[in-house]
Amino acid sequence: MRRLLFLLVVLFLAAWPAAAAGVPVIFDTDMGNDVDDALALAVLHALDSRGECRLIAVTITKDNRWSAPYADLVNTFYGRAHIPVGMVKGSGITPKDSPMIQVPSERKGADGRPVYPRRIASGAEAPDAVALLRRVLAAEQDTSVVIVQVGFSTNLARLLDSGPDSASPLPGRELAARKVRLLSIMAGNFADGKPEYNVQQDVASAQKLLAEWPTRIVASGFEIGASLLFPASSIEGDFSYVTDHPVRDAYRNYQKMPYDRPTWDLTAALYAVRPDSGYFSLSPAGTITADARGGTRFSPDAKGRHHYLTVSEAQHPRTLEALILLASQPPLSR
Ligand SMILES: [Ca+2]
Repeated sequence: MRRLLFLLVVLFLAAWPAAAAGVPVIFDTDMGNDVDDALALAVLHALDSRGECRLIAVTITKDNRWSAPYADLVNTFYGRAHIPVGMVKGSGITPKDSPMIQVPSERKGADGRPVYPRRIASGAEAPDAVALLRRVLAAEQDTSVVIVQVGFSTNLARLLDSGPDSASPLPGRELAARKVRLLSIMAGNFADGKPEYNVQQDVASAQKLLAEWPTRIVASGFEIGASLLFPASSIEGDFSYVTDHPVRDAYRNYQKMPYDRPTWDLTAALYAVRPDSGYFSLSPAGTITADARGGTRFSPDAKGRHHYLTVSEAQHPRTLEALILLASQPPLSR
């Protein structure tokens, strides 16, 4: 009995550091195309500060030079400048400049120094996203990593096709199968199946991901975020704990204030880290497919690996409150 107790204590202590550090999360984003990506990154930093997750990498699918610098300056603002940022290389998808990421990245104070310090000057400096994904996946425990994909499927489709490298002898598909616990995506539309932006912009990669990704996928469809609006009043009030806030700055530069914005990407981030908190419900198991126009279809199948989120009227207030509180939670160091 005493030996058993000793063994249990040893096992507990061995498991404790990983549990205390929270679930390892990769955030894959088209940062710059809509402001919900910036709010979703803030949510993940708050959950990291609470010890519920550990943000291990940010990878970008918007082929624009300011996307990686902006993600990097947000990470720095939250006291996590060490988080590596990887960049999609040569995809040519949504290359257009966007004030929401460019203005905060270029903003300088009266002393001529950047208001938001960062390490990466331009996306060209950031490492290739697929190489980074392989490196961070290889370093984590088996079936531990949660990936939050809130942009296009370009990086993850390329990961599936990647070959062995210095990070891992495994091909990409096997590496994902071994390391990833869950893929939480903002993609598709399960209310009316209409083409959805994240699928539309890179249909071939979305089709590949849905057909070949080896783990569970839970999709937050267009209708979920559209039913939960992030209020402009929170942006103006709850982020005032600091004079210059990179997420509020992005929000103000995305559209003319005041405006409320759907919480699409925030919902995928929240579900990824708190899947069992009752913020959402899950569809039955099934298979999601995408057509050539970017429309999505769900076919129930008890053996399917895919689900989509639903949110009831009763769940709405609590879920939105959680998103607002987490997105506006100050960094630990402030
Ligand atoms: Ca997005």
